[in-house]
Amino acid sequence: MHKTISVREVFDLEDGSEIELVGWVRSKRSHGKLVFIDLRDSTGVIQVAVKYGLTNSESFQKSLEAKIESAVRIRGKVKKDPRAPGGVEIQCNSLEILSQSLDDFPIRKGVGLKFLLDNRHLHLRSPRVGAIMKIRAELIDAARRWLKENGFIEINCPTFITAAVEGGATLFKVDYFGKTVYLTQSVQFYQEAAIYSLEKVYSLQPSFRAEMSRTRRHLTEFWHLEVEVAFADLWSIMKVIEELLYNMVKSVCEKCREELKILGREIKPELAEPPYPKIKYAEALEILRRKNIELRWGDDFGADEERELSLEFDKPFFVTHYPRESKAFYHMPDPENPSVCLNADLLAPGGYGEIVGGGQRIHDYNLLVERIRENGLNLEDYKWYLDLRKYGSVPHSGFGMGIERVLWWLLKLPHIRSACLFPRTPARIYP
Ligand code: NSS
Repeated sequence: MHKTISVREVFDLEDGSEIELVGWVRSKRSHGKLVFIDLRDSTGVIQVAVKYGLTNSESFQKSLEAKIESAVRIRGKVKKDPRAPGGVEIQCNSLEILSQSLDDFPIRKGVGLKFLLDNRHLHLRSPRVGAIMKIRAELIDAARRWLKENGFIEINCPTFITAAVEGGATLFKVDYFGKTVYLTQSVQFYQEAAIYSLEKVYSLQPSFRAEMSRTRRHLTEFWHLEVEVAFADLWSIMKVIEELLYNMVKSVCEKCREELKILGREIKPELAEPPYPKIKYAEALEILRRKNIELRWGDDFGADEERELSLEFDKPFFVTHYPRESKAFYHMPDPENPSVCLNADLLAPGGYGEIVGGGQRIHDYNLLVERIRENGLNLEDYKWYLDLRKYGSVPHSGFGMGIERVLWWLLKLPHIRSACLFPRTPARIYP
């Protein structure tokens, strides 16, 4: 079987063109001797008019029998008609049911959120979910294009790991032939090894976090775009983050107009145009204090604090120079004030919060040993990571961007779940 034309292409055909189209019955309305079918494929939805008399009687009968989400083949003529959605309909000459639905399709208007999530494998067929997935694909494509054009090499790192990157509390344990290993939280350490060969690298792969957080922005499995650069300090890595995100957003604006329309979302590239405001952790505390949120020096920002903070901005903004005790051991202490580190989180405006975390890494062997000890970690676990500081160690920086977090913000999705094909959260591992 070979599909020759898509729904999207039909809209561009001349009036009267004869076509054969395959797809699925999205919805149906019957008015006596006239049946309207909304035919869906991966590119859109088009109205098909099945008129008794114009269509052979067998096909007309089939149009009455075809259940929602049945696969059908339609032959007919393109007719420009301002009353049809999109100004075009197909006047059906013949209709064939390729695969009749065995039951009534369970996804209907008004079913609850839990039902939709339990039936995600079927809900994926909705044009809204399709639009989100296409925008997701474009975001990723744009990121890859920009990184490649700017000399970054894509690398693929392991998923099984033996020691924490982002703290032991969020590690998923796996039994590895009797030995306990973990699912990766971040491929940062492998990237740090790779820059001594490739200098500018990136990876796009899943990361796992055993966080019981039931917030609108936490997944237990998410797609992590991570970048690492040799000979780069905090300020140069912030530039990479700005340019990368801007190009991703610009590309979505240019290439996903239809999808944004389906989602009722209007966005412009200026939303993410650099430069982004940069504030230090101390200033962020001050802003929160003015909003009557008292945090002690060293407290990390939770979802609530980040929301409040990000309501003060209308563009992504960096929060830098966190207290060293609030961040992972590998962050470079600021030589001018070693109580803070040269890190940068990028927060999305409007209440969304962190979408990127990164900064400059410690490249000095002794300082790294000191920080591993300070954090009560086992030096033996980080032996190979320490080795990297023994041979030609150079200042280097990097970051991780959560793809679902970016989508959640950009599309103003109600929950980060909607950014995933099959979301994984503490409460959801099926389907
Ligand atoms: O923990 S991060 O802030 N940083 C790291 O993992 C670094 N080791 C990355 C690096 O420098 N190579 O996570 C980075 C981003 C964060 O800003 C979010 O966008 C996303 O990863 N992230 C998540 N997304 C969804 N759900 C959860 N639970 C989650 N955790 C982090």
